[in-house]
Amino acid sequence: RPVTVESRHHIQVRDFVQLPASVTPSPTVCSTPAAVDNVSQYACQRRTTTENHNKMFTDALEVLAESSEFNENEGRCLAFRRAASVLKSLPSAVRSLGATQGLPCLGEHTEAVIEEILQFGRCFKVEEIQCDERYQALKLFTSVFGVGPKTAEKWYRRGLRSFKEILNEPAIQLNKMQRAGFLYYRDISKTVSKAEAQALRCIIEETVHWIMPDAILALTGGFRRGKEYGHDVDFLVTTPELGREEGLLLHVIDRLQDQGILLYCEHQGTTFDATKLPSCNFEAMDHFEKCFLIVRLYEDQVEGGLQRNPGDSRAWRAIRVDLVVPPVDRYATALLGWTGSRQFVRDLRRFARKERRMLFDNHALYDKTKKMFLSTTTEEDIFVHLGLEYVEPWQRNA
Ligand code: DCT
Ligand code: MG
Repeated sequence: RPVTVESRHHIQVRDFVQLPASVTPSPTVCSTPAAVDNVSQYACQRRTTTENHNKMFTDALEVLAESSEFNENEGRCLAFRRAASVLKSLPSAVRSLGATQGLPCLGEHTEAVIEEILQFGRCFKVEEIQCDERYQALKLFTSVFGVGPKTAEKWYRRGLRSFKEILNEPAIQLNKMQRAGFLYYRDISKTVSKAEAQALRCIIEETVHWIMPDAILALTGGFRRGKEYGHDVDFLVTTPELGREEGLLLHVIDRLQDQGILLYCEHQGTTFDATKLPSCNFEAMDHFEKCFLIVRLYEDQVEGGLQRNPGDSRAWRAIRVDLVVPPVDRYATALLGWTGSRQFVRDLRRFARKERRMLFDNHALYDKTKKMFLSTTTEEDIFVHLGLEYVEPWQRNA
């Protein structure tokens, strides 16, 4: 029986078969996808909600990415993260290798992982990594607030394998952040729920507005993208008039301190220099004034109560909070940058650079052809300047 247009479309929608135009279609596969658009290689041209239909694959790819990161293989790490990001954007689960044809960013390693998972329900390379002593140690160490891959590697090379060994090693000098990381490890290694983030928003909002009633506060990071859980709560704070933000953050910190809820605070003054071009290095921290906090959140402040560890009878838990203070004329770029996801923003920058000859970072959008900064008052302005369709925050979970 001949394949009808309808049934062919049905195959396409289900399997995401997208052949490049040069490939001659076989009788059962249609080459002109109607229901599913071509998937872009740039995350900023895809819409990615929190609903991930391909978690089985993306979890495996994340382990491979992380392991590559520990081995300082940046290229491989990025390749796995890009592949995972493409799979996250698909509207349903990949059920056959054929369904990945024509998708961008899927290299042969990724294809092999997908094939193995489709066939065996697991990936042996991933399991091997997860059993690896070095991977386990580095994963454990980097789960501590203030410990990056470099420090973790240093500790591993010393022969250290557990928290106990690190804390008992007299030669190791923990910095203030790492000490807080260990002190509050049980709390801050646990996820933060949406209700807990909301409670923190109320606390920060009240504090900020007590100091400056017309200050602008925005919840950013994963919670702005609609995530149910996060590892911290991120906020942007600014003022309607340029310059009035100076001194505000220190005041907020003092006030939190007075309330007795500040468990840890690292404040970084601004190093912002308006004459500097946007940076090409995504991983570089932006120059805005900010603070990394650990805040005490009480049971009765959270709708539905706190998430608790078993056997924990305290009436509070510790939560990681980031407050970032861009001057108001940088608010839109800062908001876009701090809303993330990392992969989404990384690709916005790559798209700007490669497709538009523009430089974009948390501070500014610069047109290299026109040799000028483009004015950006809202996130929408940035998408317009880049010639991109607007992507809502909840669609940026790339
Ligand atoms: N970001 C940034 N510069 C940094 C750190 C982060 O621009 N130096 C951006 C990237 C994503 C966003 O801020 C929030 O960062 P995270 O809190 O690390 O990520 P998240 O998406 O909020 O994820 P999580 O739910 O784990 O907090
Ligand atoms: Mg966050």
